[in-house]
Amino acid sequence: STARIANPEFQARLMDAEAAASLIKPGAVVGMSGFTGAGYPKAVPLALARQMDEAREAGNPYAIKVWTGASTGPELDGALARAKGIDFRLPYNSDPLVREQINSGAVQYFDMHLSQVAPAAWQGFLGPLDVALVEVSAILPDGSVVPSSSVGNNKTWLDRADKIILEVNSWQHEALHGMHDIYYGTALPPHRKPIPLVTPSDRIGQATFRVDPSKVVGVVATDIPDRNAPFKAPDASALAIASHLLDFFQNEVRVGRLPASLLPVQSGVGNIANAVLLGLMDAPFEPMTAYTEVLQDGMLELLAAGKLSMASCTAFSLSPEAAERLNGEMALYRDRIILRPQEISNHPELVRRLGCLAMNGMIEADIYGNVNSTHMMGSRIQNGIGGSGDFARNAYISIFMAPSTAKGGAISTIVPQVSHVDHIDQDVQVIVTDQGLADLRGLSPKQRAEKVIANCVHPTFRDQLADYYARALRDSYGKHSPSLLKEALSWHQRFIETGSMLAK
Ligand code: 0RQ
Repeated sequence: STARIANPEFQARLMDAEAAASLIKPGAVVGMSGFTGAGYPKAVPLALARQMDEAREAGNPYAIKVWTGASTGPELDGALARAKGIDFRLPYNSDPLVREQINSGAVQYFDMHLSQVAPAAWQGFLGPLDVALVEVSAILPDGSVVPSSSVGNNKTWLDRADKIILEVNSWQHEALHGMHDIYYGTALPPHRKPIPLVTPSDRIGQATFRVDPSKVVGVVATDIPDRNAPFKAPDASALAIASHLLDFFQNEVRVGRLPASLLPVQSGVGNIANAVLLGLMDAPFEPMTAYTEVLQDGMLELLAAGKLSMASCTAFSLSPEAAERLNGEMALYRDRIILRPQEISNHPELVRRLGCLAMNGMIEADIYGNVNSTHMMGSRIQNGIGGSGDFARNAYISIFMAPSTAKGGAISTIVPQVSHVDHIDQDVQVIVTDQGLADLRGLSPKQRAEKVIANCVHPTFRDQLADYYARALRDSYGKHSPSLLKEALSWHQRFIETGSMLAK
């Protein structure tokens, strides 16, 4: 339907998805909307993938460079990857086929802190942006543009790109209008000013995007739903992690290091993070607030129950059922959710000032508390650092969590040395596995190692790790962070060679 396109100048650019896709030339740099399976363009990427397939079959293959907010959905990353149509991707991906193409070496991937993407684009470090392809939920009579179910980097793409293509998606709820807070006060140094946000519920910007109509080359009407992956029901391991973490928060409140309603929570992506949020349903902290990147199912439940008074984020990351629920009960949530550009939702200075409690998933941690969030066996990317670095370094308390084993018990997620470092030990204060929690604040490396080995390691690997550490203490070159360099990564090499980290 075209009822959402209420401005004549934009109406005049109405075209079908095929026509809009043909405006994207081989090799183009395209800034697309999309942040977790929310608010990404769908009709034009699908049409573009078809055109790429035809071109390839005719012997003229071509690809484009894709910038987004974060991960997207199968109609964008999946479809373009199937058409072998992406040769460069930033700043975050979780699509399985794109992941495979990155790990096989076919796609170049620039995995960035999500708060830094828009500033880097403005600084010019990323080069020119040819096209902005952005899903929106409406174009108002005065030509202002209502964002969709994610904001991401759209403000920046719309301002920076030479040409703009808009997908106006009538599946998105009309009541999204008014939920966004688009802050235009960002500038480059030396002209930067303090961002006037003091509590997560502050509104400091405007509800719509400014779009220069003279740059708009195409407007496409669509009603394709967002496609988010469903969450798994929390398993025993996730429940154990949630319970250790809730005990920790309760104790922090008891000893006076946290207020009774906690501090603004940030919760990362993945099933464990969602399980922790569900655990907060039965916890005594209220009313909580959230200053976070994505709003998952668990947060929606906390909002519905009144445990969470409001949530600030840049995107929804809801299962199909939760998305239905949100759309069905929008009036209930409308005033309690604010969607912001990701450079604001993840802003390091704001995270530090608000004192966020950062809870993020990890691939592995080492005995000293260095964390790997991104790489399997040091070289295969899983997703990307996402917002975890924006939050971890600046949080009031920075927490990382994972089941103590992966791949059916063949891998210990607590290792002598991480095979890739995303978060250095100084940025990691608490590590939680199903086995227990290690509070590493104020501890030296050796004190940290003892606590991590005692509290977090799965029993199958505990002796093996304790033995490594004892020999490192005895034989290491230095005794500050004892390490046996030849052996520190041998667990990973053993997994690659034998399929298990367990020594025979
Ligand atoms: O792979 O499905 O092929 O078996 O990694 O593992 O257990 O499903 O984990 O969904 O909680 O995600 C770190 C990836 C965890 C996520 C990560 C394998 C495991 C499985 C996934 P299979 P799970 P989760 C900011 C937050 C970075 C971005 C971020 C992530 C797959 O949390 O992407 O934090 N984080 N953004 O088998 C080898 C190990 C492994 C392993 C797990 N040690 N070695 N493989 N796997 N551990 C958002 C904000 O709001 C700011």
